[in-house]
Amino acid sequence: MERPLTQHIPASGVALHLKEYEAVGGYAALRKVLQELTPAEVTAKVKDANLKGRGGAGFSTGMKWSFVPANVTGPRYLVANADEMEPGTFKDRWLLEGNPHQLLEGMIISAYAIQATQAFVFMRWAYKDAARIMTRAIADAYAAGYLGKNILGKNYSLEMQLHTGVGRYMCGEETALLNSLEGKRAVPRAKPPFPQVSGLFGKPTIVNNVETLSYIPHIMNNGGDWFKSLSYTADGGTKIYGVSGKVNKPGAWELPMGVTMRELLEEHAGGMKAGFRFRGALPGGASTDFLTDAHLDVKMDFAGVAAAGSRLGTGTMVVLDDQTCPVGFVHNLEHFFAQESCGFCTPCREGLPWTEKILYALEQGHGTYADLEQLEMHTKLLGPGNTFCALAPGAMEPLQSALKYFREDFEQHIKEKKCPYAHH
Ligand code: L3W
Repeated sequence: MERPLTQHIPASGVALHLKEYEAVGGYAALRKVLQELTPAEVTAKVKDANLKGRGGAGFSTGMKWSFVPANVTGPRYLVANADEMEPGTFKDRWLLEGNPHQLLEGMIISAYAIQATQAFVFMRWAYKDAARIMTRAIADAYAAGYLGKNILGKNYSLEMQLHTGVGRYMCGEETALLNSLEGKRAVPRAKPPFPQVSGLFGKPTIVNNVETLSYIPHIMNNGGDWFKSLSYTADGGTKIYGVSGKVNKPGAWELPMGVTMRELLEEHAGGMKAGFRFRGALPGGASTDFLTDAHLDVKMDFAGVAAAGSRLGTGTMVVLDDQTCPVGFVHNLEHFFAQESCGFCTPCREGLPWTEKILYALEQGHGTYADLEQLEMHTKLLGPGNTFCALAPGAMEPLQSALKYFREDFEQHIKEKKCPYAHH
């Protein structure tokens, strides 16, 4: 099985430095692109590969790049979104710490495609090792002539900067990220205009996830058909999937796009730990709807998970077992989302702490049936179309699906006036 993204990452968790990266073919794609391809040809290749964004939304990468207007003068920007903070998600960290030059090469090629003059890696504050590794990688890439003026002697120049955030989930939303980069408060902007047209400092800007950008050198080397052939389904390529929870081998693996939940759980994560039964899972980080054991044969690509009533999201599955209280589980998530709301729009700022409070009361055995109606109402009030960005609607996904699939657990807390799970 081909694992283009991760096959050269040392198992020990040591980063692949420049010489080692070059020894396994690193920067050959950049050389080829600058010698042989026009920016439009690079974008066409990425479209051809059917690469879809790996940050959670799955938007077509080639299409996104093609929205950058051709006739605008002045700077353009490329940003790698390395603000990985979705609960249960730890895939970009693997790439950042293990193979920083793969990301840089992908970024330089992508920047060339949109003719950007400046690129940024916007990195989560807590990723201290990744920041140290990336700082060295950027310096090494400059020294080797892969960054800076006239890259590899060609008529293309690019500056690269690492920017570490201050630890807010909100900065993962692309327009809040851009505000943060500009030194402003990290609140989202209205879309449209999309950043491709008016982004950083009002200039055309592409924001792509770390995993997305890391595929670019491989697509340039091997072509779109090769990339598509790696997938089990129509969505191209491989994907870094992950599993956390009470499984034998929690972790992350690069696998063909479209692997089933069952294969992920049983083959890669080694099945449930002895004494625990699978009750459900959030397929792609905390802001996705639960799927249950009835969905184990769902193919984990964008269309497959959507058809089952959830979203692929980041592809890193969080497992709920039979000994963990679903009410407590969801309360914990809503605590996170309430804390991370930027406070800009009222439904999110007011609704998330209220949701959290109701869930806490329920979990403690102080809840009523009217509280369940309140929660149902909040899933609508904070849902799509009523808020400024995807944070609150995302936060409502695990809640609405928990109310659907684990309703008897909620009711049991009300009837028994206590949490029925043993540890309370
Ligand atoms: C031009 C249009 N461009 C969309 C572009 C847009 C952006 C990308 C995705 O949230 C999801 C969210 C979280 N013309 C366009 C267009 N674009 N329509 O496509 O945009 P969008 O609006 O679909 O999503 P988003 O607001 O970027 C991303 C979910 O991801 N999520 C969160 C993950 C968090 C992490 C992390 O911490 N690292 O990954 C997980 O599921 O809920 O739904 O570039 O400009 N008409």
